[in-house]
Amino acid sequence: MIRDQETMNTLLSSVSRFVRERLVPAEEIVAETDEIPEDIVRDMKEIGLFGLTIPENYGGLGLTMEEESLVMFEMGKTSPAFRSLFGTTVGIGSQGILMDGSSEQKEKYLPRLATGEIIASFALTEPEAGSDAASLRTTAVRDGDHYVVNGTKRYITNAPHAGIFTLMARTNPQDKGAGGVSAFIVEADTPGITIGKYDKKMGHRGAHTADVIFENCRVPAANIIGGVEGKGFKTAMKVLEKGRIHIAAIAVGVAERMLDDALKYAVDRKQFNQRIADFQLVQAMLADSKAEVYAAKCMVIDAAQRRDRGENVSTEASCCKMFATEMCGRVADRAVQIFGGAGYMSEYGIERFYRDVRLFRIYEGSTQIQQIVIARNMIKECG
Ligand code: COS
Repeated sequence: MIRDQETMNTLLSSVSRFVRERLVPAEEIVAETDEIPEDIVRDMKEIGLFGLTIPENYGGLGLTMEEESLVMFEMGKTSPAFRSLFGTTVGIGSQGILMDGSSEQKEKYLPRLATGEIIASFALTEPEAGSDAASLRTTAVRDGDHYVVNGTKRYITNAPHAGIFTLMARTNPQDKGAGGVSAFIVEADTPGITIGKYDKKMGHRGAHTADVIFENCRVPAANIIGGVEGKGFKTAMKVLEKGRIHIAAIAVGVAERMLDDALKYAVDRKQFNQRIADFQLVQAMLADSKAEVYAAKCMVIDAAQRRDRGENVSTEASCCKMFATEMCGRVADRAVQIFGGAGYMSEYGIERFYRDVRLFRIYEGSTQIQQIVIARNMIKECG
């Protein structure tokens, strides 16, 4: 749903200009230094990127899913590391508070998230619990008006910069599955939290992940999301479901960028006395990529519109995440192929995108998890 087309057009053109003029020229320096320059972070805050999905009454832009997807198509046209910095706040880090938090929790945290004053991270994955999220081992034991948290969270995006974590921990040790899990808002400066070193990754330089270790960390009982124990897994699933459309939209944007770069190169580059774009084998790669980007884009818009209408989009969100991220991987591969030897060299940037987009098929639910969700839903509907 687009609430006001004119306002949306203004937002999209300002994001698009920001991407073109500020982010694209900084891609190389971010990859080299593994840091996003401070002035860019400041500008991201100024144009409201941290508050895209936070409701207007808490200081954000309150974008609908369709509007958010359109913005992500634009944001995708540069290194995905930029999106990562505000993406956890806009998405999985804050959505649990928005969806299931109390009005006190919303009032306390959302306005500071919307301005980018604090960053939110989502702490679900553990050394032994990734795809099987319900098997998590971090414990939260009630002690008076606090919970005492112990455990290790792994590969947590933005952990080194987070102001708060949406933490999933087991409050009922008797229930080893989803029902024993609760979600908490944990302030990052709470005693008992240690952030590990930056993980060394294949790509996404400039976006940082790390372990978060909780040792007898006392979290106020008032910070349990939803007010009661045992709801945390469902909160996490709802958050991830929305996140799947968001990631699919980013994958579409990055695929468009890579295809655009590959097309320009194919038109520019000459071999056998003609543009390589005139060779039918190159044209096939361009055409297949165009059609697949178009298909993924249509899927994302459809799923987003359905979600905005209040429909259950569990299946559609997983279809989008699976198709768009796999498509993005294929487009990356073809783009490197069209660039040929230059595609393997770091100065052209396409090899960086090739490495960056590999993550899309893994995080926020791997392709195999999406397949499970889709098939389970189909079987359930069939009775
Ligand atoms: N919305 C609301 N509730 C949901 C839900 C959703 N999208 N998905 C599941 N639930 C509910 C179920 O209805 C069930 O509730 P009841 O017990 O009341 O019936 C509960 O959550 C447990 O669901 P389920 O039995 O399907 O849990 P499983 O342990 O079988 O796990 C998968 C299901 C595999 C789909 C889940 O663990 C998953 O998504 N894993 C991937 C996690 C992930 O994305 N990790 C990436 C790192 S985090 S960035």
